[in-house]
Amino acid sequence: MNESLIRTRVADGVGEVQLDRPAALNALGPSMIRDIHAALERWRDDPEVTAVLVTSNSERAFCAGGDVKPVRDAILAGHGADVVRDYFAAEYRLDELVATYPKPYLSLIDGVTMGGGLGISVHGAVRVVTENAGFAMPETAIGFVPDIGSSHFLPRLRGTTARCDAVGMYLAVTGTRIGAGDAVAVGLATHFVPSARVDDLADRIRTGRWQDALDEYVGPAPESDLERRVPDIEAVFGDGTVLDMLARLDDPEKAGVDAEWAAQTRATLRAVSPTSVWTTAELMRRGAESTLAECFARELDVAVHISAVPDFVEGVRAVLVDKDHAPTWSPATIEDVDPADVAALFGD
Ligand code: QUE
Repeated sequence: MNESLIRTRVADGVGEVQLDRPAALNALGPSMIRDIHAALERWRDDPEVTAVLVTSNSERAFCAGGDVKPVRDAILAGHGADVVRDYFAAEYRLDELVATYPKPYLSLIDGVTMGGGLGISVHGAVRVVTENAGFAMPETAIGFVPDIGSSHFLPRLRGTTARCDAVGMYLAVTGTRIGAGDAVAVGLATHFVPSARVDDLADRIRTGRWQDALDEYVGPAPESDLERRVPDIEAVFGDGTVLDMLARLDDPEKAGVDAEWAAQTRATLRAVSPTSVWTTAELMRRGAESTLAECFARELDVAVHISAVPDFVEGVRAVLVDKDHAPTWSPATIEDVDPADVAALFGD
């Protein structure tokens, strides 16, 4: 038996991919990545298809990310870096196809989306969110790094150029989840539609007149808590090393930021993988000066290298296998990370 975990159809010029793995919050396994890629390739040169729509068959999630549990199993079973590289390479190839897709590519995001879920949505032209949407790049919590092209789009958030955007750096190193209003405010999402109307919007898009459908259904986005926090985020994550960022969080008065937010943010940074925090900050900094293709290539090398560091097996265990959320990191603190080890993950 080989039941597909996505459903595809074409009607009135719209090719639709529906993610259909609700039991795993639509986490992207290798077969899903392969099947979505094949559908997009087919539709790219098909004159019958004028736009692509991606939807979810899960009540809770758009897509929880790349399915990293089998990647951990492969590492534990002693399969070499080849298996790991093949998995991530296929995922990033799909994301790159989305980013370069020659036809309008629309995602309807009515639930949580993390990691790989952003990879198959944020690179497309239209990202519609409802109040149920949540966005996060939570990889530092599992001893990994924000990938799927995020080292290109996070440094450029809010139109920032030339250096890594402070909000992008904050989201990358802390893994903080943001809401629909926040996603629109920083540009991860393009349109807001109330959840009660999203099924009707999907039906209208399926008639092929997607621009008219958006014009009719889009409403004002909710207020953004993140936007109110931008001055604090700029003050802490705008420049410097991760040690500088921690020092500012340790002395909020001196940094001129809200003490409660600083304490919370500090606790988060102290809880995630120290190696991941250093590696993520460096990945974002380099990404700010790189093309998307360069970012994917660098992310692939770093993903292969960092998944071989014990923090990855331990982090996936703590968050996704045993779910005790009590990982034991090695090295245990941000201060104990050797910069030479971080450089080695980049192949320097
Ligand atoms: C960080 C991650 C992932 C995560 C949680 C993190 C991730 C991922 C999942 C996930 C969630 C539910 C599932 C599943 C996987 O959670 O990449 O199979 O049912 O796929 O903190 O990077």
